[in-house]
Amino acid sequence: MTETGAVVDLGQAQERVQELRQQIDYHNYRYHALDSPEISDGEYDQLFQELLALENAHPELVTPDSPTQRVGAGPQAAFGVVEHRVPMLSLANAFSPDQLKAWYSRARNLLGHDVEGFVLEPKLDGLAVSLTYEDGRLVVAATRGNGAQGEDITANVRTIRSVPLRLTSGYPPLLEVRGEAFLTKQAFEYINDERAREGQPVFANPRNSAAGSLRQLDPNVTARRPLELITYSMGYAEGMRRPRRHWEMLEQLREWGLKTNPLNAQCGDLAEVIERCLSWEHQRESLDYDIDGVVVKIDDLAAQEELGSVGREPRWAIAYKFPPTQATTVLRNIGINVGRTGSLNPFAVLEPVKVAGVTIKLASLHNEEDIARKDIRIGDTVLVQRAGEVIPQVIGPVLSKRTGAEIPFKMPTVCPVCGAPVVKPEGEAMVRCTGGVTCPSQRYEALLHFVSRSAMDIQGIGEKLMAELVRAGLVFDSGDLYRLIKEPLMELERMGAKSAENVLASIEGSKSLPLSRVLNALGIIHVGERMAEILAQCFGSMERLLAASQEELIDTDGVGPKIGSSIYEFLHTERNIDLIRKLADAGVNMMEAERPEGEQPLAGTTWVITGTLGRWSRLGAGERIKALGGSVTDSVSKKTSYVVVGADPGSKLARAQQLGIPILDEGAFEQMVVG
Ligand code: 9MJ
Repeated sequence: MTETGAVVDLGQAQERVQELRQQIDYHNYRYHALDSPEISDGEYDQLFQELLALENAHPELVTPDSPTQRVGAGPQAAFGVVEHRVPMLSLANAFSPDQLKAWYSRARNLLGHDVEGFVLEPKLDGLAVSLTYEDGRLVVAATRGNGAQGEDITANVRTIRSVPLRLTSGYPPLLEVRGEAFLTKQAFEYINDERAREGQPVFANPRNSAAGSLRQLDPNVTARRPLELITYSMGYAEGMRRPRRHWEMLEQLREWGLKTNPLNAQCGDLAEVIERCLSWEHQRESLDYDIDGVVVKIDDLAAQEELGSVGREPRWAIAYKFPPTQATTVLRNIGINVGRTGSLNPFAVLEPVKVAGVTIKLASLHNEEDIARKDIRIGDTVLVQRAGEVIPQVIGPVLSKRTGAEIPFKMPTVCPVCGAPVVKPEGEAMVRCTGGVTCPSQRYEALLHFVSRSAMDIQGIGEKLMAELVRAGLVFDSGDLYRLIKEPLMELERMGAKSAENVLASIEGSKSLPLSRVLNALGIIHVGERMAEILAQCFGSMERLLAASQEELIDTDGVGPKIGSSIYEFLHTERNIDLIRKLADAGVNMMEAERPEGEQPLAGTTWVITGTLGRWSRLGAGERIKALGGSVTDSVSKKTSYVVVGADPGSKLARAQQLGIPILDEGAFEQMVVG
């Protein structure tokens, strides 16, 4: 009997088992190698469960290459040794375009002619692994080790879902391929969170954590780590026509079901190589895994063979390395910044240190719990990381540098700016100052939020001018912005008649923005851009929102008790009602335009906007999409219909490319939304 109750004889069971394995292998290939699944996770699980049930009923049908057998073995005593048939090479580094040029001219001199064609591959920062397939079945996986001999990590590598246990078809009888095993940034953070919770030292980077995960004697531990493996070369192949180009070889690997990097690219000449290397340096943040450079390979395999290697480094490839994004330095102190809603945000005051060409003095520390969890103490030597434009982060302490003189951090019990007591609302990680508008820091931050781009978008008032306005007594709350006049404004430092006029024009322009912007600008706790839109759409006017009962707010789709109560409390505090009145009296619009009933050509489509557009603000573009019936979300998924890309796009562009989602530049976007 099977789980489903049907009686099957062994022959039938065997047939079905084979069919299921083929289907599961195929869907694994679609999912991992092609990033293009054809069935849902649920449907996949169903196939998998059916196979498990049949194998349980007929243990004699279990084979080592069955997809159910990824975690078969128990812990080992030690790793065996694997001799590499062909040495596993590492790579020489280039740290500048000049060094790339020097590498190329050496290769050209040795060959006696120019090279046509290069392949660029993101340089994955993980652990190099060799995979051996016999008759299409994974038989051995090994680390690089010293290049000639590595460690046998077969049981661990079998747990990696992007490594096929069986190749699809057309493979040679004996095949050895190489690749890099790594963790995504998200998986790395997850593992570190777990380690911190269990009181274990955190890994400094995804590379260490991938290596640590693979060099586990117990494959059950590896199986719980979401490792990935991307292949990039063939070490040894018996009984097949060797491809002529590296690019062809990568395609061949993919056809056999191995995962290759969709971002690999072909380049014609060295000028193009250099240009791409530099542009990838800016895109590294946008990937969901760490890369520490770009591997440049000569495409022609005959030329590769002719060039050979020096020591363990091939002459036909080089790693163009990005500047490191991490450094260690001393944590001098922990400062506190009080945010617009009163949150006390600790930040690190560092011994200045240069990271990727920029001197860092301050870094983010999240919250009190995070500091305690990572056991970061004042005086510690800490690891800091700077990634692109985001604020540098303190990753954690370097425990080996502890002297015992370090001081654990304690959150103050009163606000360091206004002296009001602080509270820790239940269920929140943040500690908040209770000073409200009497706290100068809260007031200043709230004003900055009010004028910010996603709120009232009052251009020309930045941090400095706002500080001046407050100091000069011209602005106490956001309502005062609408009472500003030219003369006193002109008196301020670095302000002339023209700048004053521009600021006033920008303030005037903000009056006609829709209600959703005003709601966001007010800085109600838990009400951001998206929630403000929900409220504006549902209630249509400030008047209706003010009249809504707490129940009505809570019952609004997407709101709920926590946010609903926060909104209700805000709208029923006298000071806030006065402010809203003051804004309305000044002529600030308090209505949301109705969504047009008419033509909705974008109905049913989901959009993501990333980067800076030239003629549209991101919000403006989003509003246009919504007016035409589309919806706008923050993250790219399989359900995204279009991604609009401006200058300096973030990780969303890479994600969209990976998922094959249509990408529109500003021109193409305009064609779709401007009739
Ligand atoms: C990495 N780490 O991503 C090579 N690598 O090629 C790529 N490493 C390599 N190729 C020859 N993409 C030796 C190492």
